[in-house]
Amino acid sequence: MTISFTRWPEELVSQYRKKGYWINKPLTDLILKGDDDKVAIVCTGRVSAHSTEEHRTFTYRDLREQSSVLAYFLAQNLGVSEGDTVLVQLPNIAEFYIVYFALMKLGAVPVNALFSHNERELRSYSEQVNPTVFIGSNTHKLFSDDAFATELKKLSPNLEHFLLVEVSEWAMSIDTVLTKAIETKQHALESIFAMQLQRDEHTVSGEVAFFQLSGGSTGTPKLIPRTHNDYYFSIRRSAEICELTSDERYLCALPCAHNYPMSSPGAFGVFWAGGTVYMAPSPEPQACLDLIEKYRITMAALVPPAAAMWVDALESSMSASNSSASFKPDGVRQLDSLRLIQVGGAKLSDSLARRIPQTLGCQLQQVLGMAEGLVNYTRLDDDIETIMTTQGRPMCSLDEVKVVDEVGNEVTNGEAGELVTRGPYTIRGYYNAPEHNRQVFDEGGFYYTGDLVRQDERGYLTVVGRDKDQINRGGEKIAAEEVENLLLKHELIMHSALVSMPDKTMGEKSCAFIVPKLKTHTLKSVGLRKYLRTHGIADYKIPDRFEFIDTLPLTHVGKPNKVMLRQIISERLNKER
Ligand code: OOB
Repeated sequence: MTISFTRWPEELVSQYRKKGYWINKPLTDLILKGDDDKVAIVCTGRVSAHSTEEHRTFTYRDLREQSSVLAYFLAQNLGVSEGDTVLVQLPNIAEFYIVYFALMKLGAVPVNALFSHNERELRSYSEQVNPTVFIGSNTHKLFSDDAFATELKKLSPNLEHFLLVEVSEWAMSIDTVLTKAIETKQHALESIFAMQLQRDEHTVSGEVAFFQLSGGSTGTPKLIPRTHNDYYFSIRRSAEICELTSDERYLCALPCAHNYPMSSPGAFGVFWAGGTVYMAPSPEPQACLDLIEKYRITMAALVPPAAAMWVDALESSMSASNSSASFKPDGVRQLDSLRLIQVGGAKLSDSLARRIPQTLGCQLQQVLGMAEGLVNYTRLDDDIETIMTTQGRPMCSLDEVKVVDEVGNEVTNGEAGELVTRGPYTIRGYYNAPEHNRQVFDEGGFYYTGDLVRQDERGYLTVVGRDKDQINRGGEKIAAEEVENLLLKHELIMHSALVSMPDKTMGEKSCAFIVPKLKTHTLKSVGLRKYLRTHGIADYKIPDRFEFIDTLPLTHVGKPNKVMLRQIISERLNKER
């Protein structure tokens, strides 16, 4: 059983294979290289509130064995088999990777929800893929009791099993499963080995390995089918560009399920190179800077607001120790192990970019990527101006990139236009979304990213804006339509429009313009936030600000004029300042 998806045309498939981009190996291959006793993962977050262990260490042997054992358990006890879909929602803990590789070994296809996702997102993923198993954590508020699990089961006809990474009355714990299964390991490993042999790597690697999540601009979050071949290529090429070796000590402080810390080059690139991934629960600066010192971290991936927090924290601690009469050199952090900080996910300002190498004493790399595929990097040997002012260039020569105007004609170098692309690791269509696919893919298979960019004569891209109905809240993407649709269900709301507003820390925050049904309304921000929460959307999607107005300004085709709304809110913010 395989998942249906829009395939690349045959002639391109053979080109990608000939060029050695697609090597017909499944993603399970990623964890084969690391030495048995080498540490693959150090997990610095707690599994549960009750756990006393703070830092847990997993060698490559552990990662290989535990994923095999879990695969065995999933197949034998829960009946998971090739082509089954599994909904996974785990925080930044090592089990995220153990589960991922267990599922890859079985040919089961995960959707990795973000830990910040809530009822609404999980319901939508479940409806779209009809999973047989849910793997989560009861440190998530939704799974502290079984109410939501029961609801999700009712909603998804195939969903029979819940597996939580902590003991609870109604669910099996992965820890327990692994302990039990490790006792019978020999048997388990042999069975898994046999299972893998039955699968033809060449065929499997051209199929869907897992679903990535799209930032989205529509009412329902879209799923992105990534194949073994295309994803593996993007990981290997990213690892090469970032010059990863088995000495790499990579800090994963962004949500581990996101495409960027997973594959650009992320944890998977580090596994491929045989290095070590250190997982932090969040990018909170004090804890992360402590980890960098303690473990002599060499590389970390950040979004701009996190980079700003790190730089601010360091600058204020430096000025405190400099101005103090009793200056203590050991009061300053030892961050000399750090060689590379990546910043991506949202636009990095020139001014912040320049403070990063100064303060952290390491190199900066800008990353402009997307879960749909295309990733651009500044290169390690680029000149300073390129690194500070561009978001890099595509990672390989077969990435086709065009910058086009409103009618689809290519603009000249240096002019702004929409970034459109196709290539060996960019999808040809979202999962099961023919209508939306017709809007964002053209007949030649080019994906219209909705990003407004300029490209220079060397191929470097600079992001100058966005032509998609999305808010980028410091790297977290919010589809305006999704929030607007929920607001419209409110009995006192006539119209709603969600737009971005400038924010010093996050780059952008969200503002909802509301037209109430009655002139004498009693709507308040607090009430609307509560209303949205009861509808179970992720917290980061709840508007930062509400503005009540009598009518929405419209464009000449009768849609809410969001350019004007963004202007209105910017002016109000300026006045308030
Ligand atoms: C990454 O992936 P997504 O899927 O969450 O978001 C993609 C979108 C891009 O289309 C663009 O609008 C924005 O995020 N974006 C940037 C950016 N990097 C991403 N906008 C401005 N400057 C940048 N450097 O965000 C992602 C995936 C892989 C690697 C890095 C980021």
